[in-house]
Amino acid sequence: MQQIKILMVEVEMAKRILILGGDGFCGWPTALRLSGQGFEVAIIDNLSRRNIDNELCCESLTPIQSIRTRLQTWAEISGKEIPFSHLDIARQPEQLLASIKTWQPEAIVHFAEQRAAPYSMKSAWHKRYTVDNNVSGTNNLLAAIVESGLDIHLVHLGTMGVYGYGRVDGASIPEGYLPVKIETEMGWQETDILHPADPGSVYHTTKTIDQLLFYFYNKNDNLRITDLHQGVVWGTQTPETAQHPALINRFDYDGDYGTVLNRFLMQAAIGHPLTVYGSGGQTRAFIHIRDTVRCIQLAVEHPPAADARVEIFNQVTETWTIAELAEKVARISGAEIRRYQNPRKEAAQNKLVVDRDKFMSLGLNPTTLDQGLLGEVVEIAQRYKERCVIERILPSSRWTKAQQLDSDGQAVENPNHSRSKNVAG
Ligand code: NAD
Ligand code: USQ
Repeated sequence: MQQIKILMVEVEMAKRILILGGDGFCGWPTALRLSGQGFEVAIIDNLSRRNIDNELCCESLTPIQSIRTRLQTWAEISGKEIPFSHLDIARQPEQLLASIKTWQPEAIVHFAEQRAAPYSMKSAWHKRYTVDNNVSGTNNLLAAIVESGLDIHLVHLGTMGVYGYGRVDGASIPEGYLPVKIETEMGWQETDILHPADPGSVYHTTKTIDQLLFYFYNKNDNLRITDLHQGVVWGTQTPETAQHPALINRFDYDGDYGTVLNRFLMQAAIGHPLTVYGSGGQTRAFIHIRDTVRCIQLAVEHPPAADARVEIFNQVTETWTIAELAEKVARISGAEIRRYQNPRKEAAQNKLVVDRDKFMSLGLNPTTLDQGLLGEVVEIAQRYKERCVIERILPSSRWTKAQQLDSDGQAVENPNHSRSKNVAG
């Protein structure tokens, strides 16, 4: 009797999950985490990120294996198969629908977008590609879920950048919805609105359009949707990807795809000055890749009710200025900090306070920058530093035409020597 009960619990737990973009930096460790936790996982990816590596002449610092080798290795280690479909969700909507009908997932986790702000600003072609890929992909997915007639919980990876990093000093950014008071004929009425969007790149703009698509399909078709407004992810390995060298996660360090903290850690490992853009007063929200995968599991396990509005979580664990991050990395590594002309059009400094109670209340125990993990990432970077293409470290995308003409990516100041000098933000 006891055995049957246990078996039933296991059957109940084996939720089917479809992961779109499951070959990427966040998608791959998420697929392994969920598979390892007893979910039945399938991956869809068009491998566009690997093609972009070729375009930019810069591969992941870590030697990632082909998707086939990755999946074979995971099957050998865990005994769990993860089916894979090579499919473009922005251009193959019928095949996407067919995959959904075949796999019948209870949840879909959607990572499958072009995610680099600098890449999205590189040229008119890159702007068009990012909008076409991200907006069509999301709309194709929503339309396919409706068409399938299945009750599927969609979990999407959004970004903190939809809010614009704290427009009102002293106001904490709420989780998606802003309570407002509107003056009416009957007096002041209270309501919630989606937090006003304030994107800082074409990439971030696509995420604000995603938000509106979610709002509409939820209102019109009662789709169950969770949108995770994630901060900048750092780190490389999770317990699952660390189990075998062939499972290693990707590590981007180039001026387009490398995110700031991983770039600094890698720069420290190879003896390159830390590339602080502008004043370094920009505050951003951060999360370690281990917490990314935990948060996604929590989101999958806590779907919104059938008639609930879009659920929005702020998926961040801490906030830092870029200068503070550089100083932390310099302290553990002895690296030199240098300021470069900012290739972006962004505020030279900002305060950023973020509500993040929802994941905490679901039991997230956040990993922080001070827990030895910085050293772990430097070690990974040390191990693979021979693979680094030095010429790809400095930024090559500019936000405006004036910056393209103006800037040659050169350092403007070394703050280790003259901290007081004022540089353009
Ligand atoms: P990534 O580029 O490493 O992974 C994205 C994956 O999606 C890639 O494997 C790519 O080949 C695939 N893909 C892209 N377009 C596709 C399409 N049309 N059809 C099928 N597959 C497609 O990016 P990531 O860092 O893993 O980010 C995943 C998601 O998380 C993105 O939506 C991003 O906006 C969001 N996010 C990332 C970060 C971060 O710091 N990395 C922070 C906040 C939010
Ligand atoms: N920066 C530097 N030096 C560098 C690289 C970046 O000073 O070498 C600065 C940038 O100017 C910016 C900040 O660091 O002010 C963050 O840049 P980033 O490249 O780490 O992050 P961003 O472009 O915002 O994009 C990343 C992910 C994106 C995700 C976003 C979350 O690539 O997918 O949506 O982080 S957030 O920033 O919270 O919007």
